Amino acid sequence: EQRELAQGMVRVNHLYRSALKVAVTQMEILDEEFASLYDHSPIHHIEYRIKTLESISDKLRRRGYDVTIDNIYAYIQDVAGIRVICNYLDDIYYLRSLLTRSESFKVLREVDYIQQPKESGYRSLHLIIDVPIVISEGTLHLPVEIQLRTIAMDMWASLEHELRYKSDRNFSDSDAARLRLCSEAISEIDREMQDIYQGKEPSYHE
Ligand code: 0O2
Repeated sequence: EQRELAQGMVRVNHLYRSALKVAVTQMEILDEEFASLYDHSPIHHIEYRIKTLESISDKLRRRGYDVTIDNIYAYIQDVAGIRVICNYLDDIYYLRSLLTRSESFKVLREVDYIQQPKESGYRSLHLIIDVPIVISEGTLHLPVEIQLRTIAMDMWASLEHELRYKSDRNFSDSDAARLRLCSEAISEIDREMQDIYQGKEPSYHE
């Protein structure tokens, strides 16, 4: 059974890696096109990864499913994940609008943790898109998760993850509350930086 899983994973990795390549390339094309038209790159940089078997297995078990190749295809939508770090807030929604209008990449799911941040303070726009890949048997459709966020949101997310899970000291309720405040401050900074970029007057808060 373990051998069957290992063999199946070789194919899973290959197929999702292909979907990842297609999606990353498409995002780069949109970025380059926008840059040549408007002299501004919406994307600061892109990161991507294939989820490890260990992380996939944890997620399946957490949701009450057996760890099988069929269940990976059926229930895990973030085997292939892209993180698109944008310069400004509007860049995120610009890319979102292109993706939602695209005929090639259907948006299967959208969760807007910018409008509605998570309890932790986490902010990003999550999209699951359907990516067609052409292989020898024909066209296959696979889900790819795209996390769109600003540089500031990315800074918060990576330090929060580090503090919460990686540091040796224990993570207190007070730490969590302070991080939520940092997230709010960052959100204001994102709005202000965008206003500066767009030449808008400062908006004063009460
Ligand atoms: P990795 O290594 O990035 O794959 P799930 O919570 O995973 O069972 P779902 O719907 O996929 O189900 O969750 P969600 O919250 O929509 O998206 C999960 C991913 O968002 C996480 O990936 C993180 O990358 C990011 N994320 C969500 N909440 C937080 C948070 O509070 N802090 C930080 N730093 N990141 C967050 P994974 O699965 O953790 O791992």
